[in-house]
Amino acid sequence: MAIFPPSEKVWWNEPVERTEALWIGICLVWAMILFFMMPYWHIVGQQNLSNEAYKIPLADQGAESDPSQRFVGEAYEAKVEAYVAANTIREEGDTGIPVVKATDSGDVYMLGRLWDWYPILELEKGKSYRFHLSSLDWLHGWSLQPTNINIQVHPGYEMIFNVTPTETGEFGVVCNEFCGIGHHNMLGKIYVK
Ligand SMILES: [Cu+2]
Repeated sequence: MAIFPPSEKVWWNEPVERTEALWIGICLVWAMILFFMMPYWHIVGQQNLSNEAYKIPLADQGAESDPSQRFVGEAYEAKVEAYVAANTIREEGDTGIPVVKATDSGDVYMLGRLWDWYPILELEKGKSYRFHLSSLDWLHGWSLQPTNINIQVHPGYEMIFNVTPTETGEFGVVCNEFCGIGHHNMLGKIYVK
């Protein structure tokens, strides 16, 4: 910490001290390693999957009449509800959460909201799906367990990624972005048959 002003007022013309230059060098190399790890894990590690994000137009968010009352999830919620209404095969739990069987079109829909992932999906092993995700309120994190797949889910954006299940079983979805008092209960489920 400097208590007094530097004796040389034009301090930025002073030569860089050796240890300082060394630390700058170490930081630069480390930053470069981290930078190239991102594409590396995408290609070699098959992580950091490619996803697409589409902004849901403001008109579709119900913002036209009164922007202050805009409900960002409206259009997406309608799409998910239509999908649920057409493809529900059974209901689960005390609250009757719909279990939706993926259609042959390959498009599957899920939404995040305070505090659940809706609906429960049933997929088939070996089939390819275009998975659509959005949030009705705040930022949520879609984390598929026990695989290492994580997607940030933003309100007002529709996230889409391709998925081909390679194993049958029951998979859990947890929220990995802290979203309030019910965050730890924000769970979802996907069956693969
Ligand atoms: Cu959440």
